[in-house]
Amino acid sequence: MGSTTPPGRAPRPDMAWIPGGTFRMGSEDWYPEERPVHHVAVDGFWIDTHQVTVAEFRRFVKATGYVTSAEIAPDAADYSGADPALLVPGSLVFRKTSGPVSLDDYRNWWSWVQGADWRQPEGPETTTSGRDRHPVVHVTYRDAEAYAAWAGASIPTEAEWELAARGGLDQATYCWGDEFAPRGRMMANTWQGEFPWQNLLLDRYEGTSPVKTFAPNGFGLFDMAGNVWEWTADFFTPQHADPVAHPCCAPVNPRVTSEASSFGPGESIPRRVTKGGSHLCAPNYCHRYRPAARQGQAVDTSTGHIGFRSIVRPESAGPT
Ligand SMILES: [Cu+2]
Repeated sequence: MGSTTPPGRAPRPDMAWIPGGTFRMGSEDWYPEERPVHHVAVDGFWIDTHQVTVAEFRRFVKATGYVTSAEIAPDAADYSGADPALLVPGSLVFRKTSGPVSLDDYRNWWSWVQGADWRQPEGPETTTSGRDRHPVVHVTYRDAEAYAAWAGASIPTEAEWELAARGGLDQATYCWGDEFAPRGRMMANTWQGEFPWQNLLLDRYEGTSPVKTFAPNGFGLFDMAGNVWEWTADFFTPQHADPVAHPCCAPVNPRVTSEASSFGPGESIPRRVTKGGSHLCAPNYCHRYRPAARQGQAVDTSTGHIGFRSIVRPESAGPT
């Protein structure tokens, strides 16, 4: 380990040093996939203090000519039996419903919209105007990785991400403590009210918000809960690995590199872990604006509420 002090200056502006150490990952108190709580050791690293913004992503695309997954028609060979009408460039867009709907079927509020992508977040004719400082959305894992590679960075592992999100607090429910809204103060861009039809806007934002709108956590990181979900490099597992008998033997820089455990029921696309929850997470549906929360996301899927941030590991550190 030995990485409590930063090895020099940050590689880029807007990056914070996360001291390495052993911490308790996961939670016993919420959803089954967050269990069991187990000790994990992680080396120190630099992390973006905010989610990658539309303006930053635009700079990347201008410099490289990169084309995101949402802008490319899916290959019929990869999706046998798929409706040809869906094999067009597009992405999933959230649409608020006019009243309560069954929460069992996400198609009640997610629509596949042809032409929706990072530049046209709600579909053709929509733009990112006024959203330069908002997190970029409609990016797949491949897109996040391509951006990170261009920036000389990496996508964090789930353990790295969760250590950073906890902000130095041990097993706190939220990135800032155990109370959702201390003294009535909103700490993150989530959904207040009855999802997916009634948004009370106590946090002032219906959709994404500019990065750095809400208070940072103990490591100076913004939006580690809410605003948009963030991709991590690990493949999804339905549970964490079992804890070891003693913290001294905790796994060091763990990562999940096998996709075998990651498939959803009846699904053929591997899933990676996304973290942090989004502006669409509401207590009546999805209480995942917490550092321990995790969700498997198909690697080929982009939506209007998933983005990412990147990290830089000092030389000779990081997962092996
Ligand atoms: Cu959620």
